[in-house]
Amino acid sequence: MFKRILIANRGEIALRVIRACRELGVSPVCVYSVADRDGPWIEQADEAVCIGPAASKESYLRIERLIAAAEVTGADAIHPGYGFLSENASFAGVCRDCNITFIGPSPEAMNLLGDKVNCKRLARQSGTPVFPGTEGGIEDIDEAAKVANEIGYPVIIKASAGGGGRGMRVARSEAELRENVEKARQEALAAFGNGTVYVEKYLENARHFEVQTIGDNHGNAVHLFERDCSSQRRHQKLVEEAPSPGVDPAKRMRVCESAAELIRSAKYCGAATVEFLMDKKQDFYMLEVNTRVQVEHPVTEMITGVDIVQTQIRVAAGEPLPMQQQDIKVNGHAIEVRINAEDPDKNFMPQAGLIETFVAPGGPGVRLDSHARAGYRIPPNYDSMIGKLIVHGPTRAAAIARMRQALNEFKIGPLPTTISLHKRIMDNTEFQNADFDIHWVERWLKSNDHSSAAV
Ligand code: MV4
Repeated sequence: MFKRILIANRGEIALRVIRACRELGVSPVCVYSVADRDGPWIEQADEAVCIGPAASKESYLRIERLIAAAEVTGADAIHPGYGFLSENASFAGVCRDCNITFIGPSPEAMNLLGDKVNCKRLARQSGTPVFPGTEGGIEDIDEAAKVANEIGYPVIIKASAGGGGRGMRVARSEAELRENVEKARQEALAAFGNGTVYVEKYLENARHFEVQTIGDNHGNAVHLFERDCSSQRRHQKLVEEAPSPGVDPAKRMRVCESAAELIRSAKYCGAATVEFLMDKKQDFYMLEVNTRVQVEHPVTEMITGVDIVQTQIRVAAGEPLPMQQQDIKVNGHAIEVRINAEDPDKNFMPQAGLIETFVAPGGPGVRLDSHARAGYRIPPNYDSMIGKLIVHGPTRAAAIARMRQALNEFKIGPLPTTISLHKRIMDNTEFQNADFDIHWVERWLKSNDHSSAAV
């Protein structure tokens, strides 16, 4: 096991990694920017190093400063958390060159799965279902038009190096396709330094289904079942839950096993999420693979009892996976809501400033992953998530009831947060009936706007 882990992140995920370190008897070290000098998570570390000014580009994204901080504090591993450098293959490579273990996949595995054209090719080979479309990147527009005519419109043009919704364009006719491929290529080149784009069938009213997997350095990989993350706005998830409601058990097993097989075939070590869209017939199509721990990992921890962050650290240290597939069972239902310092009534405008009131919810099956407290000043420089509230119950209905009460107990002020929005979502009949898709939150927010405008 490692002696010391440097955490190349901030906020709730830094605290989450510190907790895992303590349980493993590993010494956690934090880095922080000037804006995070008073970050409450830093108190929990054994040492902390300031790595630069507030701007991420001058602190949390500076590879040489992170490596220097690891060297001066004697850290033998780096946990990147999510965001920042967590999916940066050059960072993983520099760590390796400096004899510091990057807690995550090798740069080779990251590049293989991070490039969506490569990832789709590997998925086809390992039996993971993908959308029909061009085999690889588009070489020739006439070839792409031929493929689109075969699969039928609408189609979607995606950047191979993109992700999380960046660099996508829908085309509903051949004219739109011809017009958009060149635009998409130029955008992708400017944004990612890679102009490779591909075309696949566009699915209109899908649900978002993602399989948690984890692999070790001994050729093993397991899945920890899936999460539904359909409730999102502008590609920012609001609510996540596990298991995905109403999915046929046999279909679930098949898609989860195919995700584990994909990770195994990539010789992948670490946690990975295989994203899918699910149509009304419960057919699945892979979208992309995330090669980091995700914000919403706690819902999977709650239903499986597996500590994902601890397992990431164990496999990075060379231990074999501590469990086999048949040991992993689903227990009950878990829901997570993201508590953002944003005003849902003002177009989700971020709210920086002092938290004066912070009363945390509690009781059976309630978990709060947050770095915030009364007296904490939210800096304006980073994302606005100040915590995640996760509940676990025997059934989905029990989990919703638990979440409703936990949200009532939770008091944060004077800043507006997404707590009020989440109360309304928990009370929504469509949400309660799991009658949703990836567009329903945005549709519902829009329809609420109209009714308030009419009053
Ligand atoms: C799609 C799609 C429909 N059809 N691909 C958005 C994020 C990126 N991971 C892929 N995305 C989508 N890809 C096909 N072939 C619709 C989306 C999409 C979406 C996916 C998951 C969660 C929310 C979404 C919101 C809008 C669009």
